[in-house]
Amino acid sequence: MSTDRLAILGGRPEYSEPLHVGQLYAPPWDEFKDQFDGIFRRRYFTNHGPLVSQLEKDLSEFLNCQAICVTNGTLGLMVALKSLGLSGKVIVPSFTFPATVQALYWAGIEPVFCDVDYDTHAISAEHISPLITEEVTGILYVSLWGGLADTTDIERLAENHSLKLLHDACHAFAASYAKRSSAQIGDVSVFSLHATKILNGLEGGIIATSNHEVADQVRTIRNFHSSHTHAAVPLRINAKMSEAQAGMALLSLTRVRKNVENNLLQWQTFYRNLNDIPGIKIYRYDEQCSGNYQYFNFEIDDVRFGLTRDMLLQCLQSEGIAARRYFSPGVHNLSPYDVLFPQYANTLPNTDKLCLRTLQLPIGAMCTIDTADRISRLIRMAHDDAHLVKNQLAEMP
Ligand code: T4K
Repeated sequence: MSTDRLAILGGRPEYSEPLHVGQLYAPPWDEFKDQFDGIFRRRYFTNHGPLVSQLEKDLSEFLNCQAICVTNGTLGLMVALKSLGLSGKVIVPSFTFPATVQALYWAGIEPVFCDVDYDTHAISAEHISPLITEEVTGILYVSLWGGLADTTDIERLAENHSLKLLHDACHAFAASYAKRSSAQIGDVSVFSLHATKILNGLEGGIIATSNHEVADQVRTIRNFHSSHTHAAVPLRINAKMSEAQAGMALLSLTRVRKNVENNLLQWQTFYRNLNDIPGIKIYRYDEQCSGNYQYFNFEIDDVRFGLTRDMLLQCLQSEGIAARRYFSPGVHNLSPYDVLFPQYANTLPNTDKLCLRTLQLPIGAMCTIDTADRISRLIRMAHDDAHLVKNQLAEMP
């Protein structure tokens, strides 16, 4: 039962077990057991087995392009970069999960950090244009928070400058913009099937493309030796998906639409409850976007809200709510990039501001509308009692 006092002010915590961000969908145990029974019976555990083949077939239909399964989203990005023949420098946002930039660096490519548009949280043609030089071979565009922004200007820009466009769609499975799927943006889109994502393969990734030549390269690069394809590739790696991952992802795929619906209900509840609180600005999906609503991202203006983002985070954590600061700090301020590329310090104002202000609340299979109501109530209480919370935090060691 909820108390009328915030835990940080001495009340009883709202949740006794931590409530996490992330979809964290678990299929019915019997269905998962059946998948494993099959794997054990066949004694075929990995190396493009029947479940991976089935998953690739189902995903190709779902995404309406060629879908190739890999071990995780990060390896998916690395393989995609190589299959597109990218080298030299690639333009990338700093406001992203470190994996986006790490994939570039592993592929021997120098990141050119680009600021994001303050409202869409994505890089825009306006921000990208001045960064295009002779050494730049591509753009690594990132879609955040389970949605998609309008990318037509960026696609035109890439085409005009003969740049490859790689889409980090790790958040964006089952999202579309103006009825165009997230798999159709750029030359290649990469999705993550991490347990926290809308499509759960425990770990996992999908490389999606409509280009047969690129698909052939991807299939060759992901397997360190023999492959059914014989594309000439610069190098190979082991990025295969296991049967266990595919078995889980197949079950999760049948539930994706339902999970999106549930997420939307939770997202709308948060929106209704929090939108009028002074100092809170909620990340809005574009009207033409149909998202998967797996992330509820909002911004705190400390002057109007009464507490900084980090103070509110402490309040929520003491209630057993494991809210997250996605993403803070920006990748350009993270090791080793801060030392390797010090020229970006203080040049990405929107990124720096978002990194200081944004917070992510739990949405997903572990949550309900009631969860969203309870968390919202605590956030409102934190705003109402901001001066008490501030004093309390000042006294804490
Ligand atoms: N590009 C972008 C834009 C990305 O956001 C990501 C990954 C990638 C590329 C790379 O994709 P992958 O290589 O991961 O496929 C989490 C996820 O691990 C990561 O996949 C995701 N983005 C990122 C946004 O979130 P962490 O470091 O925050 O994970 P962690 O372990 O702190 O988990 C998040 C919360 O979920 C915690 O509160 C614990 C809880 N949790 C987690 C797992 C795995 C559970 O309760 N159960 C679980 O099984 O990165």
